[in-house]
Amino acid sequence: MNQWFDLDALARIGLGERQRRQLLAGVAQPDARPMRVVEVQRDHWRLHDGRQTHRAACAPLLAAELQAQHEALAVGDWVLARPDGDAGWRIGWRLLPQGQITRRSTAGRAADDRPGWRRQVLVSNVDLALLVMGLDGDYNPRRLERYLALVRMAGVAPLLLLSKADTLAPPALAARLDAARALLPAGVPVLALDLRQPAAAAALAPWLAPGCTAVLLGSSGAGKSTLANTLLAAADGDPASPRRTGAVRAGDDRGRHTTTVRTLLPLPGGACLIDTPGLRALRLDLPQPEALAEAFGDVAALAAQCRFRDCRHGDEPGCAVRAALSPQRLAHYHRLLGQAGCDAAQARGSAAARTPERAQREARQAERARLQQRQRDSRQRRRLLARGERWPPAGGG
Ligand SMILES: Nc1nc2c(ncn2[C@@H]2O[C@H](COP(=O)(O)OP(=O)(O)O)[C@@H](O)[C@H]2O)c(=O)[nH]1
Ligand SMILES: [Mg+2]
Repeated sequence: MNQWFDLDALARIGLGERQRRQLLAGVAQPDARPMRVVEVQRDHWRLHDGRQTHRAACAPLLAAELQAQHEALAVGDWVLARPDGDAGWRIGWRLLPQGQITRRSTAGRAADDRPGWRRQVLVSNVDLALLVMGLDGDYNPRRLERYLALVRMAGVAPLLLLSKADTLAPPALAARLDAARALLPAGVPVLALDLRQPAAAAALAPWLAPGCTAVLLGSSGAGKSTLANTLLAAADGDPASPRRTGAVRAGDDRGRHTTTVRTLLPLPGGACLIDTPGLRALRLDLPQPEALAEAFGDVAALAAQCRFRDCRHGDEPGCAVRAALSPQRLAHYHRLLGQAGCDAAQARGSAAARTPERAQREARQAERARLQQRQRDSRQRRRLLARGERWPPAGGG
């Protein structure tokens, strides 16, 4: 048995059967320890081993590999890390992610920094997305459509959470719920809750089973961190360190930013929750236009009834889509389709731009990085053994 493995402890931070099999099959190095990325900072990562967190850096070889694939380490990723002296731990390998939510962005740690092509990995290995929208003026159907497309393209199940239900009278609340249900694809649950109350945790319990990883998505001020607090407090009744939430400014219903980074929180009930800062401008990453059909299932279904097979749902006569959809939803669909066309063209262009010379240069850089890493490892090992300490060292920061 590998002394670095504690599968039960890893299960508490969301290790699923698939990752378990990958780990048991693929880990050759005895000193490489499986951990989960729980926080991404500008210059380092925080990893959880099921018992405690550690500060870590990324090995240059892995960084180069990920960059070449337009990928990046994200909160929720499963990695293998080794002790790296005073620096903490060094991430050398990442397990293939599933349920990875990505967007296009000009901010944050982008997986690819070519102009106009910034794919940003938001979170990895997520099962459920809690789309939080405030009933205090934050609710916006077009934004909801983008969020739905975002998570359904990642193969992640959405749940719409209308927060601040306490701010509306029952008839107005019922009307909002009906409007939201009309927009949601079949099978997507919707709940309207006061996220500050313990009842919110009870209402969500059926979706937050042990082993599930859920991500909170929504604008700043929608109530994401409030819900995180409620869920943390619900099971043990005594949240050790309540997370801060920001008061909403009167007038514009917008919150102060108190969640600045994405953080994975193991919940006492056994699920994991990823709190995120609000996504200011959510631009989808649409390298495959077909992916959009997932989020606009009604368009795909109605298109079969259009008079023309190749109907673009513009001004063609006998268009069933135009007849059924609201002009706003149809316009939004066309806008996203246009973006998808651009993204797909760019994805093709960037694949072509990866010439053999460039690939060779990248491979040489990666090899150099690997050698440097090996030299650093062996210096560290000599230092520790000379001091009579054991290798690999126990624990971490
Ligand atoms: N009345 C009411 N206030 C809420 C609710 N959820 C969140 N808030 C308040 O909204 C503000 C912003 O919440 P916060 O959790 O920081 O939003 P975040 O930016 O999405 O993390 C705080 O003052 C919360 O107390 C709710 O369900 N009802
Ligand atoms: Mg927050």
